[in-house]
Amino acid sequence: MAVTRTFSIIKPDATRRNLTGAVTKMLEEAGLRVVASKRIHMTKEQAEGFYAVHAERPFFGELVEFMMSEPVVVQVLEGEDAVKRNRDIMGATNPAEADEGTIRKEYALSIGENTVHGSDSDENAKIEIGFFFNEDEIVG
Ligand code: DAT
Ligand code: MG
Repeated sequence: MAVTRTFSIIKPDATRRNLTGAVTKMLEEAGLRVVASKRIHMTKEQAEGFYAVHAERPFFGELVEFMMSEPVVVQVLEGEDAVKRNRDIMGATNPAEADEGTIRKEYALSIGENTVHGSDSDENAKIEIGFFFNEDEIVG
């Protein structure tokens, strides 16, 4: 299996509860390396642009407001099969359905306030990384 990259966001419900370190520890223990990281307060334009694929969903407005509500930590993660590895440690979107030992099972508050974002494919990982990082900010 190849070493690849994925994109992660530690969401406002987690930064608000001072869980940046706790979440990052779970990512690292799952075999992912943080090769870029920055704390930002998303603008409306960033939140709407990032989640444009969900623009027609009924929860879109709520999702955008939530992502702008507090700072987030955007990260590039590297590891063997990074996209799947990250999705596995994140757990299901709805924390009520997340497996034991996953980040969302441990920390998510609801389907909306679910602690972490992770890319769902290598192709989307590239796009999402490019949305927030320049190549020279990523130090592998
Ligand atoms: P994931 O974040 O697991 O990739 P997704 O891409 O389907 O899930 O949705 C993106 C985010 O939108 C998700 O993390 C939280 C929010 N969301 C999804 N479904 C929702 C729903 N039914 N109600 C409220 N928010 C929802
Ligand atoms: Mg998704």
